[in-house]
Amino acid sequence: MKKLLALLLSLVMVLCLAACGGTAADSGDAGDAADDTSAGDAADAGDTADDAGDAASGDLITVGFAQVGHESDWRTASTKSAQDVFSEANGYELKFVDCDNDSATQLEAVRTFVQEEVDYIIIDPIVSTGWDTVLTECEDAGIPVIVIDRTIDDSDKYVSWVGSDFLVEGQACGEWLKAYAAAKGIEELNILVIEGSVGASATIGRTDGFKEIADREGWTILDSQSGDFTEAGGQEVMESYCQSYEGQFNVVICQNDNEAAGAMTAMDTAGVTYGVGGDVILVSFDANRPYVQMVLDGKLNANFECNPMAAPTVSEIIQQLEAGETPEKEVYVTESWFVAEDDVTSITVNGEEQECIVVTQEVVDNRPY
Ligand code: GYE
Repeated sequence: MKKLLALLLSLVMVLCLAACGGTAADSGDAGDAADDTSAGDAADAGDTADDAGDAASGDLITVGFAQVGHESDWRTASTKSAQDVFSEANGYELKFVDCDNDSATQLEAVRTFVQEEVDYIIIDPIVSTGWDTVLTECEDAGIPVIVIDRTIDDSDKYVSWVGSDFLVEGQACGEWLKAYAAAKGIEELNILVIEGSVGASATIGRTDGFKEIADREGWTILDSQSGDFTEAGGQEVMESYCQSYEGQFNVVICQNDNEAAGAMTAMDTAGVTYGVGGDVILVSFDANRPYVQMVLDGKLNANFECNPMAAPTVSEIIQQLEAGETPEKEVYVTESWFVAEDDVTSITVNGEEQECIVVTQEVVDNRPY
């Protein structure tokens, strides 16, 4: 019913435009809109969502969101962003499912959304494969799917994806480490990696991106195991690393902030010092505010941001679809690299110069999440 109404509305809009001598481009260039969308515009996107709410005037757009789980601070920020944007005040009814990091639960959640005939489905895929059948079911039911954050790599039956370039995050981490070690005169790097959840595109991208630089530079990666993106997982892996590689490592790369917190606990217990002036260079990904504070405090040497605020952009995409427009297939959010010391203030990643922000209290205070 809502779809019929939306269709009629877009028809009326097209007729109005035609009568006024407008062109398709006037009705809103989807490409431009998507280009304009960056994490920096998050606030604007929020306004758009407000406007959308007014336009819907009582007839709510139903959105089903199959969220990964609640494993990390990053995830909490992502969930909150979705709940803020897809509110009734903004014209939405949100059906939210926390899939508790279980792929079977996530597939079931999507199928339930199809049965409930929601208007749109948002998926943050726990793993990057195994999606084509269920996405075909969504397509057959005529329900557009928008993928956020992690990618789906074995099907293209979705309208848009909004998220981060995990490969670039991993490469940036490697390029920063190279420049930092050179600045400090550290000649040999013996590295331990605590990976994220197995099969997640965030894990795959960060691992591959970093490894590319490590291989190029001839660094030794002593070990690389999954800490499942949790604090407990990070601690467990680091405890075993401290035993197996005692005195042999000088770099620990944690693929998210919560794992870094767990690794710190394990290293504290084992008497290993880390961060600025420590025995071990400690690096994290995500850059949630408390962990950017840890960069300022010198407990982390660097933190590579992953932006969890996809929801405002997803709302824009839904509004484009409601207006009969074709959104961009891929929208990348913008992110920054945060460092504790001023030895390295820029790096070159894939031929592109990127800033490394030396953290101050102001930087911490201005973190949006
Ligand atoms: O880095 C981690 C979370 O998929 C990018 O998942 C996301 C990752 C994020 O649990 O903290």
